[in-house]
Amino acid sequence: MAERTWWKRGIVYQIYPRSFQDSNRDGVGDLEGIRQRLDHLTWLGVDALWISPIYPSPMCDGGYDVADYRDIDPLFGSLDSFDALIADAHARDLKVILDFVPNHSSDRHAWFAESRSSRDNPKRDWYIWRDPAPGGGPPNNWISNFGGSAWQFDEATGQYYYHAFLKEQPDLNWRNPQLREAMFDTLRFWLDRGVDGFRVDVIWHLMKDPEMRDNPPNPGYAPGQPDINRLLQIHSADHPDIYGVLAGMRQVLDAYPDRVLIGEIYLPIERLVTYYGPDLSGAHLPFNFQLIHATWRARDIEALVREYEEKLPEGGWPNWVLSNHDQPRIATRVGQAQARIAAMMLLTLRGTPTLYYGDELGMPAVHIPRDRVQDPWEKNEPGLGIGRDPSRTPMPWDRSFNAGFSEVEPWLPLNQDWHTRNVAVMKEDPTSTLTLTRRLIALRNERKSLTVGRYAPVLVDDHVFVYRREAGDEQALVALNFSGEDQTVTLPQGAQLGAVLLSTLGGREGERTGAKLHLRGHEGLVIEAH
Ligand code: TEU
Repeated sequence: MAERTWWKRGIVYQIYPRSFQDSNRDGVGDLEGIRQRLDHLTWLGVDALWISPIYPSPMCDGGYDVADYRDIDPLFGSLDSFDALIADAHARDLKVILDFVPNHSSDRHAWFAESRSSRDNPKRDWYIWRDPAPGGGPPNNWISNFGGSAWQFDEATGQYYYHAFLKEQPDLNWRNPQLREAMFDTLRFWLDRGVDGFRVDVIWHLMKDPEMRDNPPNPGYAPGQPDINRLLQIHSADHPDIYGVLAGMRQVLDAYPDRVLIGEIYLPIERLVTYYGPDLSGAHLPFNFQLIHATWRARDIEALVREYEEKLPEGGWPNWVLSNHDQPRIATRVGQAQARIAAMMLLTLRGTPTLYYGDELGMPAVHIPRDRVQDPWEKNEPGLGIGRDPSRTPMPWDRSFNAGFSEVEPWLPLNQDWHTRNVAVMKEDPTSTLTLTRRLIALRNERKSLTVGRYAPVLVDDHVFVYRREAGDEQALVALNFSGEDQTVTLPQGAQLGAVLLSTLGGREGERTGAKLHLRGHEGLVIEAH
């Protein structure tokens, strides 16, 4: 039965709430808007929605600067609209996953106001305060992810506080037991409201070197890279004490049936897999971002799938992600044709897929005029092309005013091609990426091999990657052509092939295939096998 747990079988759909649907004419998406669009998610066939932060926030970092962990920002709605969303989602058998941001709060959080008020305030130790270095200046060389020193001097008490991101995002001190308990209680607050799980923001940052030693220089740093790359982030994150914290979070969730703990982790595979925790006491799904940073070539992709599969701990369930609100859109990274290959792979590899809103349309990165930039990282380090706004633009729903997203000017511009690249138009087009994505999801949901089946690599060459998924007698073969040219591969003996179930280019469904498999340029196939 464990195989059937929803978060193993299902598909997670990420919603950036500012950009899904505006319901109150302020140009920004909201919870009521998401509720009104749940039909899209059931039509598509996904199982869970993960919503980026919706808590009260001064919005210095799109809501990843939380001023109150137990309420909803009026921009997005209220606890009532949240309850209504959960009820409607559950009525449709959709799970709801919240973004939990425990590494740092907003500097406007009441806890921080107390903490900074005096050195002996009871909440002083809830944040990370240090004296200036002996000669003056910041306590160590750590750099903020958004550029510049990670230390901010606070005149009132003559100490520095640590912030891994903006100075408006002071890091919380997870070594303090009261802080931990307060955060665990926050998890219970939402679990009691019916939330089905959490995506935990920068979970690998929570525990830092207690001695706060300097980070060493990064020999691979080249000018033009973001500031954060200047040092190797060895001491400022990924400290082994994290496993105790993960186990603590899991204990909180495990007191409720069927909840999921997802962790955001940007680390190499061998470090990433440790976040399953000893004896799987950690995250259920440490987010696997390998495909985001991959070189888009058959051999490279096959190698990283193999490495990941090999390094997974016994019983650890895999997962795959193609894009998110911090990364360039997949369609822009690999092109429209290959984005269809990517979708086929995401939805047929072994592991829980997370689909980023808009990727089902092949949404491209959207050019943001300079006067409309919102991302603080882009503002801090302009000109490097690191701004994340291009991936956060409004969902285009139809051909009506502002693509049906809002009756007023949206907070970020729409994709230029929204007249044709929108849900309503693409739904009617049997060749669209939306139609393909929906078919892939339906195929996956119908077939045990594609959801919980074993993964076995079959073949790789310079252009083509073929793998098999198998659950008992039921098998599927997936063949992906990473090149724009036709390719023919000879499959190894033993593959008993049946009919083509789906082609990314269409037109071949039902065709019988043999040991010599022909793929058109940019074509991916799912083939029935026995
Ligand atoms: O992201 C963490 C994170 O590491 C990224 O910001 C990263 O630095 C960047 O995208 C390069 O890959 C999380 C959230 O997803 C992000 O939106 C927040 O800004 C950040 O944490 C701070 O909460």
